[in-house]
Amino acid sequence: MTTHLITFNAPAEAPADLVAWVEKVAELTLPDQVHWCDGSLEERDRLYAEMVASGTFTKLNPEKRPGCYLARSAPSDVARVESRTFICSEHPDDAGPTNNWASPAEMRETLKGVFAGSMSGRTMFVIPFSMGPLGGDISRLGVEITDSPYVVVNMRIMTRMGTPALKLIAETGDWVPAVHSVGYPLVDADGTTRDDLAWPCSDDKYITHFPETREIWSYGSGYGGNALLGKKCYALRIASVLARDEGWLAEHMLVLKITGPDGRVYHLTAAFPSACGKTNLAMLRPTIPGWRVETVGDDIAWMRPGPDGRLYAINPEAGFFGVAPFTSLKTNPTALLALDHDTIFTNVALTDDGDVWWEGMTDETPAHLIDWTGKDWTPGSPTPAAHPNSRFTVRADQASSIADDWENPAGVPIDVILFGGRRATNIPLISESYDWEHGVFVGATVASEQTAAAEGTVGALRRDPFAMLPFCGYNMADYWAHWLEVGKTLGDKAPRIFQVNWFRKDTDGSYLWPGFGENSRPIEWALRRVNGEVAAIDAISGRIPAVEDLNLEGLDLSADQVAKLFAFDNDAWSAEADVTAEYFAQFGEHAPAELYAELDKLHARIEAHKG
Ligand code: GTP
Ligand code: SPV
Ligand code: MN
Repeated sequence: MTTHLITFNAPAEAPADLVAWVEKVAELTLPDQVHWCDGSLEERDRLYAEMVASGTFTKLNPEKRPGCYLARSAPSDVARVESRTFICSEHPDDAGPTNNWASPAEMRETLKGVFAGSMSGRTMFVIPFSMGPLGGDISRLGVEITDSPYVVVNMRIMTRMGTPALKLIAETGDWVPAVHSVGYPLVDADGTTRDDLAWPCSDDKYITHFPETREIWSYGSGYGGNALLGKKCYALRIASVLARDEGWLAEHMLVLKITGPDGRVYHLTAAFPSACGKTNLAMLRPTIPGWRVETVGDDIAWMRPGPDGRLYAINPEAGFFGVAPFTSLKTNPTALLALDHDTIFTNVALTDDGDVWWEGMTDETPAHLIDWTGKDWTPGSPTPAAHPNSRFTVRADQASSIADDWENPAGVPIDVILFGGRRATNIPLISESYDWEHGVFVGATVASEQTAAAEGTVGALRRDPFAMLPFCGYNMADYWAHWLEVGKTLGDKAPRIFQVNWFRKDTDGSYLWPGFGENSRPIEWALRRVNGEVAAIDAISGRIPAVEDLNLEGLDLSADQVAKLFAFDNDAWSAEADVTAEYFAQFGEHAPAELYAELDKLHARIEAHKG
């Protein structure tokens, strides 16, 4: 260990406790050098150049995409690894049945083992960052140590990173430590060296969280939520614990601002599971006249009651780490145009003229591409050119839809909360919850067909309560109880809760609803409900629109299709309600009585519907 020359060129601003922690991690992981990130353009450009030289990055054609780079991951490291994600609370009950629990003491021993020497031959980067606007009351600070320059340049886009964050850390002393290693040391214990890879990672992966001591340790993956520790690990798993303790909410939600034809402004959040349409909805271009949507955030919302008693939300992130496939001028022109410059692409395809491509981007498929694995690809190839979970990393303010107050540290007041998922059957296009408790029940029972955003079987239906199944840092049922508590605090100032489903399918397997910009139509109905302008029909799932109250003008939708979008099958609902009782039962005493009461009411509505 002493043979390693570790230079601690810590900046003058770095507080002693931070320097001591960095030294400790360096003693364990044995990097060649330590670099404290200042967040400057010079630093970014140097890392870009180094990654081009090392083969991690391909520079895209500067005439087509200036400032843009492509990275290809290892084929084994393409998404979040939920089976390797752990909540290490003292008691298993505090992680709950939906999380992988590990004893903190045992996990610390395991981590000591895997992190020992894990950075040897590499540079260790120290990234001070802020989640939320710098210095904002709702914002929080953190420091990520990583041996991945790819992580550094992505964190630079996704968070407020560098010297200003470090100064706040020194001032406040309040920061969350997060350690990340790709787990591919270049020198082993007996001094044998090996060459680096374009995308180093380990087969052995640990994404671990210590909610009581508020620490994050992530080993073995360089991809997205596994490695950009400000995002899912901090802003959701650790922050959900902070939020429970402090009376606020950390949610897997987009935030948008919507202005009606009369100039009235509303704000809406929506929790949809991974790859179920948050980025798309956050950048919605309404197809109905007079409405305008602006983006506040596309993935995470931190919300708390404000001085006037309403619920206020901030976007803790500074960028979008969005799903590339099917982003097109038709589906999401705002996102596509934001990717014109200064964007990092991961696992998309490369065109012969140095541009990027993915399935669904254009009507015409290029005759030749280099696919995400680096191999030649033609339209006849059996596998997709871009990985289904390929992503772009781009600053939020590159989206033309960005709201002028998206960085307001006080947040924006929320009028409406949407819950949704991918459901081929059962769930109607939109329905309004009867009250807050019913809304929490709806959120708690959301099921969705799985996507490529995490390992697992794509298409398999699973419960994903509040779209937080992989992201809640404590017992899910306690989280539901916390939502019920927050509802009591908000009282009649609480946002109205709706459930939506853009993904219902016809008998031939095609989507019944055109989606994307047309989603403005059910949202318009929701806002008219908020204004008390329109009545609704009591139904099994909640209150649904009368067909004549839903603006369907100009849509090529038959009466039969509309009926199918709002059809209720008693048997299917009965079956789902029966499974819900079993689902709640796994949480034992933790499952709130209010949710069982809501389940009784659901059974009663199903019975009434039969009669
Ligand atoms: P994460 O970043 O993983 O949390 O995902 P997200 O919820 O932001 O998902 P995103 O908006 O990137 O959408 C993922 C996929 O859903 C893309 O392939 C979209 O084209 C598709 N999608 C989004 N909105 C709609 C819609 O209204 N209808 C249909 N049919 N597909 C949609
Ligand atoms: C998700 O999976 O919900 C994402 C992408 O937003 S990742 O950051 O990789 O978790
Ligand atoms: Mn997400």
